[in-house]
Amino acid sequence: CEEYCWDYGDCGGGSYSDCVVSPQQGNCENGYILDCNGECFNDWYMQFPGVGNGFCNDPWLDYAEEDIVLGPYNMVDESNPSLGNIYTINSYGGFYTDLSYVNSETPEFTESSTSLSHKSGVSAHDYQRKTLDYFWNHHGYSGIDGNGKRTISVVNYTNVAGGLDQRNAFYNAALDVLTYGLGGNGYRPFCAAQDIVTHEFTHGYTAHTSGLIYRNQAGAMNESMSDVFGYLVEAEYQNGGDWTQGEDVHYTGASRSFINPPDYNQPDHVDHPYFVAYNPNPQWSNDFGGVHYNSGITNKIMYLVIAGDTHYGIEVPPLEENLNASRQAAANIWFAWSSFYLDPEDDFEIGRVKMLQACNDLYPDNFNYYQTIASGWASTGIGSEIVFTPGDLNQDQSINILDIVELVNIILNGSPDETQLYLGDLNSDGSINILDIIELVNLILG
Ligand SMILES: [Ca+2]
Ligand SMILES: [Ca+2]
Ligand SMILES: [Ca+2]
Ligand SMILES: [Ca+2]
Ligand SMILES: [Zn+2]
Repeated sequence: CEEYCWDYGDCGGGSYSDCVVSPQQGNCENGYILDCNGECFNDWYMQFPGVGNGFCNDPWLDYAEEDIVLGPYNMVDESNPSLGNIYTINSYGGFYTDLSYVNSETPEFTESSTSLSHKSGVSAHDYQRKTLDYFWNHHGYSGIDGNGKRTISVVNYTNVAGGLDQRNAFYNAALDVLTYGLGGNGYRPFCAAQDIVTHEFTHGYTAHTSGLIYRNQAGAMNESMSDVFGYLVEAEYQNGGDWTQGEDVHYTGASRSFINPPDYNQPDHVDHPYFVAYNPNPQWSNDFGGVHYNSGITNKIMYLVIAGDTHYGIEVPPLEENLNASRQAAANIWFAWSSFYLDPEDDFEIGRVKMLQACNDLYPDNFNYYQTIASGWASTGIGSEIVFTPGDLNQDQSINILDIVELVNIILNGSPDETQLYLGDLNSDGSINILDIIELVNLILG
């Protein structure tokens, strides 16, 4: 790790001011370089300000733990070290300058002076605590990195030259730090919403799991992942939640809608006028290829599979009739999809295939789930619906001689799986054999 100016935290978390940028490709494929853990890392992150995985790029934010000022009582949560401690830090009056722990003269954080950030600190802290608890209780995922790493939340940064607009929030992957602006001009402080706090944390979760890069459709799925878990955690702790993102910090309206993405200039179909085409030169000025626009596609899919609806003429039945059960099934599928299937440069087409795979692996006997997921994607113009018809062994939507070949192969191979049994046990006697071939021939002959 000493070869790197800053490491991601996985290597002990140090910084080395005198080192020189020297990323190596090693055995990684083109476009990837070795990080401080010896893993292949997409070189896109070298271009993104402040984002790196142990490389010598500028960490962008001037943040040094030893400079953070202490008070009599600091907002530090060590109640569950296995999920990582939570450190909540005040940035009022600047952008990563004069940092102090949110602190108090007494064990209570009830001062109303904005400069002390008690209210914002309590919000950021409480929503972060709940986010960590949700990820652990429902998915067995601990801390921001899956290994119980600490969370740092910086609240109430304000506008300064060279900083970010204070009406925003962001995740910094170089430092694994969540940061929230003070708001103003129609906005409350950006930490004042469960769905926003979880959104930023989920960018960390994504960076540590799939590593979806922040550009074009991969970036749109990254953005959507954050909105989806924002919805799920808000639903967990706020009585089922709602179908908008960021509404609590807007005096009116919200940032995005799951039910109707076009309400906030997002497409709900790949042919919708708001859909952003692939951009070979993704950068800040074009929203990295429309990551905050095209996220409406997968946000809409999440809504459809949980709540069910007909979208552009395609019926998407909910995963479960009971909303809570439906939400939990979707949460399991999305978590598995992101944690174990998606890769950094995947696009929507690949994302669809991988979500179907995740669904099939998690729920191998559940044709309804599989069809719902396929229909959800199809309704936004990605892939087609999948219909399981007994006799259509090769699932090409017609029944003919090719299906007899497939059935013979299944008989020769023995041990058919659940799907093959459903499609091939035509006389419903619980096994596949010569009798089913006779049934299939009759089916073809009509
Ligand atoms: Ca809400
Ligand atoms: Ca919400
Ligand atoms: Ca067929
Ligand atoms: Ca049979
Ligand atoms: Zn985001």
